[in-house]
Amino acid sequence: MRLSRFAAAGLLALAASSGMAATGANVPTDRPLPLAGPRPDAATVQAWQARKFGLFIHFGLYSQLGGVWDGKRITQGYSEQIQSFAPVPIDQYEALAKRFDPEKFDPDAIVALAKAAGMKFIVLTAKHHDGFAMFHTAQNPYDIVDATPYKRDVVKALADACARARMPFGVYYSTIDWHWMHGQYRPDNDNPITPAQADFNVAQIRELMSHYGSISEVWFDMGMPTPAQSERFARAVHELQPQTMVSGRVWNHQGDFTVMGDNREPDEGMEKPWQSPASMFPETWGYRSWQRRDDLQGKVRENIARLVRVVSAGGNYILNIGPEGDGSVVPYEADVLRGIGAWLKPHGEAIYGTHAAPLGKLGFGYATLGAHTLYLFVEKPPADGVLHLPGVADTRFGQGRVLGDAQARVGGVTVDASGAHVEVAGLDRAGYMPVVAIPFDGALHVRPDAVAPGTDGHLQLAVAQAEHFLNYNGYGYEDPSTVYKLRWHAQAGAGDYTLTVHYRDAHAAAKLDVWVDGHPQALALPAGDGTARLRVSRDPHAFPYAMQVELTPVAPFHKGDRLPAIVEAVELAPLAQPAIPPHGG
Ligand code: H79
Repeated sequence: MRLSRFAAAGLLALAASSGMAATGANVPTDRPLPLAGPRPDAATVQAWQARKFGLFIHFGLYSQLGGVWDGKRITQGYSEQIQSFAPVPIDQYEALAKRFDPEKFDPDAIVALAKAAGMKFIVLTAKHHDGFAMFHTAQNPYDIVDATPYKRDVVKALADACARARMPFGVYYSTIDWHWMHGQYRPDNDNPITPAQADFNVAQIRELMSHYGSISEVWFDMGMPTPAQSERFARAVHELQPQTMVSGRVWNHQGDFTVMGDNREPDEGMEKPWQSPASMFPETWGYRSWQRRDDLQGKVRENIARLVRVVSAGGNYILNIGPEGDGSVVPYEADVLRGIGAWLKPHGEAIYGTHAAPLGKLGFGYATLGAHTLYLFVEKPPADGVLHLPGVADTRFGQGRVLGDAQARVGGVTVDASGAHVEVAGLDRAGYMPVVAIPFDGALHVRPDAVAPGTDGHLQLAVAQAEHFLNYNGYGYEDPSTVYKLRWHAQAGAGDYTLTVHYRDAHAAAKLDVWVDGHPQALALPAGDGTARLRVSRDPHAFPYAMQVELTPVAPFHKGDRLPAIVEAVELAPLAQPAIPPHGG
């Protein structure tokens, strides 16, 4: 079992300040340096993170086919990729533009639906892999204004509707293009981007950043650009709108936020802004006419649970709809959104603007942290009527309440050596995913789940017990995540220790920073497999409950840098305390 995901909340500031960069930059150095160049500032990133829940819209020429080609249901691949999976001959796919007339696309109604769902931002597919622009591009005539009877720019229409409603608006942009690249299909969409293609993309990105008002995020997707191309795509955005958040799927660690795989959630703590993209059904994002859509209530609950899991881990959840070819929203999908919105109405204060709570896995569900309020999402009401919060210590709680349920009784919160315990009654009749809100004074203190010493007094910190911090969004969709930081907590008393790192596969001149209670020391790792050691000191002022041990690349390090060896374990051996000289000796 992994250890609790976070250090005590009340101590985070302390821990960070002891790791400040010597340059005076106000950035802790046990995490990657911010990306260079014009980039969204801290306030923009925070506002983006606070939104928590948004609407993704997959809409394009493919929406007309609804997952059917030549009278056959295309079961392979997502329906927005039917051109590649059917496959549809290129001239016949192009001809779809001639009858694309989405008269029922109603931007104001879509914005109103997003609001009813409790969504705080909208992202529309401006160009998917098929290369068809849903905006008026000057780069070629393959766009909704020049090639269809509809002749109107839907990106513009939705951008304007969002601006009227003060709804942040972003665009999805695929860096691959089956039209322009003459149908070079690769089922994994890991196409290299040719220099001419990169120029074309940059020209279209400049159009999107110039004519559609303020763009909250550009959701780059797929392809396998070179690091220089990823950097160039991100720069094309920021040169025109420095506050636009670029998705991690611009690849090569050039994004302003990390994107999980399609319908995926992280299983570890995350330090960077991140988002989980989700579709109503895992099989498709674009409209699929033959999709079985049943159990509406189950789908609403599934999405509330996904939203809560993502937000409780500190992320943003973006949920997709796939309108039909005529622009209408699928009624089932609208109902799901409204169902989530009905739940969010009384529970929104537990979602928007909150942070991950510094707690480990909870038996009853999930938690978020608001300003001096802890929110507990009760997925499984406990049989004994008590919500257990392992590790919570030295915190003064006030009177709790159940959001949206004035009748429910929240009893006292007791705090003992094992944690805090909240008595609640009547949660089983409180509807789906009730939320208990408990105010507290000052900071929430949490005793981390810490490794105990063996009988010899040594501490063995196995890699399986560490919290892993991962780099995502490397060279492409299939690039495995890598580890940039390992963190443990250890039941280590005051004094000095010999710390030994056991590792494999260190590259030549490999070096680590070993952080003990927020104090870094560099440690060279001889190449290959081996051990390396140094002397460390416990600092109970910085970390009163347990020693915190972290391994990172040598600071300052960059986004995407990884640990320079496979770490297997860390061992801490207490050093004998120097004998106290006799008084006056
Ligand atoms: O726009 C949506 C997808 O079309 C796009 N990203 C989301 C937001 C996307 N394009 N490619 N990929 C995602 C990755 C490819 C994933 C695959 Fe598969 C999943 C390859 C194999 C399994 C989909 C299903 C394609 C083939 C089967």
